[in-house]
Order: sequence, then structure tokens, then C-alpha cells
Amino acid sequence: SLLQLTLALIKPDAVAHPLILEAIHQQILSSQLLIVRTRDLVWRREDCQRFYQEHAGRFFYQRLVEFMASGPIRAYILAHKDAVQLWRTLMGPTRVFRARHVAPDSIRGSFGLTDTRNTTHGSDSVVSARREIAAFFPDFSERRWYAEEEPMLRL
Ligand code: DAT
Ligand code: MG
Repeated sequence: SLLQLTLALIKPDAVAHPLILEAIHQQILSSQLLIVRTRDLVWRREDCQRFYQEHAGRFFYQRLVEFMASGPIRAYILAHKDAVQLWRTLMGPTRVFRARHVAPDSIRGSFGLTDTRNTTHGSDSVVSARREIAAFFPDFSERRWYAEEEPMLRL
């Protein structure tokens, strides 16, 4: 079956600490996820606002936008037959208290600081993954990747 793609982000709180950044990167490498593309950047506030549009109006929206634009982040396109769910499982629950109790060995359970500064992002569906990948990797053609690269990775 076809490999699925997801967007993963390492957020400013985790990128700011080289050992945590490295630990998360190693968790990706030692998982079954394949790194398709990666990129380091600082996000413009307007791009954050657009990316998190679904949360506009929530009490944490402003805080979230400020935080995500506050320093360098790392973006990955990851592939696996169940990439969306696998990466979300590795991350653990959104909120830090729950992450520490329900999934203490997950990335958020291990390194999350608060409900906002929770180390990582992962797309929540194949549909949002497509939109989110396009936002971070405008030159990436999913169609070409499925035609030219995916068949090789699946061998
Ligand atoms: P996820 O990142 O697990 O997909 P989400 O889409 O519900 O979670 O929210 C996006 C981000 O917004 C989340 O990673 C951190 C922030 N956030 C969510 N709920 C929050 C809350 N109750 N308090 C503070 N920040 C929150
Ligand atoms: Mg989400």
C-alpha cells in the first residue's frame, strides 16, 4: 500500500535546546518514519496565524502564534504507511499534564513544558497534512513524489 505523508514540526522551545532537538531527531530516525524533506526556518507571524486559523478565537491562539514565531523551528515531511497516526503517537497528547501521565515516554511527555510549549506539531489527518506540507514546502510536489520517489522507498 502507498506510503502516507505527514508534516512534523519541532517548535521553538525544543529547537532552543540542542540536546532536546537532537533527542527528537533521533526518535524520528529510530522510528519507522522516513524523512522525505527537512528545513530549518523562523516563521513569520502572519504565516503562523494562517497555519493555526482553525484555532482563531480560542483563548490560547494569540499565545500560540507569538510562541511559534518566537524563534527557529524545524519542519519535516515524514513518510510511513500510517505516518499521520504514527507521528502523533510518538508526540503524545497535546496537553503536558496528560502527556506526562498517560504517555511519559512520548516526546511531549518527556520534554513538554506547558500546554503551549509542547515541543512538536503533527498533522491531524491526511487532508491537513496536504495543506500543511504545502505551507512549509511550496516547491514540493506530492504528485511528483508519488510518481518518482515513493515507489523506490516502498521496495
Ligand atoms: P495538537 O498540536 O496536538 O494538534 P491542537 O491542534 O488542539 O493540538 O492545538 C494546537 C496547539 O495549540 C497545541 O499544540 C498547543 C496549543 N494549545 C492547544 N490547546 C491548548 C490549551 N488548552 N492551552 C494552551 N495551548 C494550547
Ligand atoms: Mg492540531
